[in-house]
Amino acid sequence: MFAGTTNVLKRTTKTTQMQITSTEGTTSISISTNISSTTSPYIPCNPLKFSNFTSYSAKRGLRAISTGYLDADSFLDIVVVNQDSSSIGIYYGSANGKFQSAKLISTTSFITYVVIKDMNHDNKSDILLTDCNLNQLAILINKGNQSFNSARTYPVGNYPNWIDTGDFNKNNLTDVVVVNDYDASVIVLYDYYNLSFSYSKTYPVGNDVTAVSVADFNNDLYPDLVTTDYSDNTVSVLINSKNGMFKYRNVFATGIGPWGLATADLNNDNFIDIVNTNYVTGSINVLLNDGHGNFNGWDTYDVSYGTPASVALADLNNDKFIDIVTTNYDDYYVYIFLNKQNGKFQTYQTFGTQLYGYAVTTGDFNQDGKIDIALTTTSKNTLNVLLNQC
Ligand SMILES: [Ca+2]
Ligand SMILES: [Ca+2]
Ligand SMILES: [Ca+2]
Ligand SMILES: [Ca+2]
Repeated sequence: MFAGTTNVLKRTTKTTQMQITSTEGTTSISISTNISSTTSPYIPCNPLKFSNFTSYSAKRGLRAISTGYLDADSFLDIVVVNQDSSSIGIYYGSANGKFQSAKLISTTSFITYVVIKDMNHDNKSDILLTDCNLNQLAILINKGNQSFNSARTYPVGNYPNWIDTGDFNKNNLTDVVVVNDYDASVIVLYDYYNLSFSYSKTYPVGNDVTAVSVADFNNDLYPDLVTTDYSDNTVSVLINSKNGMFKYRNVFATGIGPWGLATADLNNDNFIDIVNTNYVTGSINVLLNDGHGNFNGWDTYDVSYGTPASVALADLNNDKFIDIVTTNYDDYYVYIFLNKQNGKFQTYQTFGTQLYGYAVTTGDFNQDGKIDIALTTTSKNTLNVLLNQC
């Protein structure tokens, strides 16, 4: 069958020896591959280029960050939580990626998280906050003209510290999911009328649940959710039963101390994948969706033995593949992992910021078509903005 060892192609660059056993005995052949079939794709803007950071002052205990459109102009705005100062700071965007100094809104004493989202569908984005002292969710409805109604509050579980939103039961009203860190659960507040949230349901997840992200993992058009379970070294995936409820919890292993969490399709196979930071081992995990909403196995990328708290996903070099940005609480850099255009990632590139990077978000702040980075740093309590110059 095989006539000894032959080189099939002359333009061989790689030759693999193979033993073939057949009824005629053992023979060996060589398989040759042309180098063009194994060349890596061209990655644009590699290395990436960012401006030096611009710093905006915040108040003590700077924590979470969110970006969105809060006033009527077309510039992205940013909200940060000043936990120790019982306030949030709103930085209204202006031309060239600049922000006005913070407009403060007083809050209760221990706000842990912020999300910008239009909750009442009036085309004005509202502000959602969690308070881990009073164990409540607060919603500040946007009145327009850079003013907000006083907070409406809703009870949740013990130590709420992360929020996401989605229309879980598809009644065209936005529901809210909050993690209850001390209860190892999430609570879903279902909106049936006018933000009354009169019905809510608690679902068990892992111990010291830190973050939650809403995404449709099995492509049935019903939003599902995932949590990072800090003390269990797992993520919990809850698949929507197509009525807004969650029956089963699927648990998948991660590195040690999973904290920050984000979801997006990283290998462009139309299935949403998961990225988490491992605060203890100083790494990030990429969990690729197997096409059925399962995440067995993961890739690990080192963050220089640091302590990454937060992760954001965005295409930073405009090649249609989503890249990864993380903060590092231990040094003066943000870490960016460029997608190799297959859901695998390059070794990090770093860009300077101030010490103790905490929460990170992305958006095109200067409207040049390139996604920029904003993060909170807690050594001096500043908001840092890095503009993409690739
Ligand atoms: Ca689903
Ligand atoms: Ca995918
Ligand atoms: Ca990219
Ligand atoms: Ca930009």
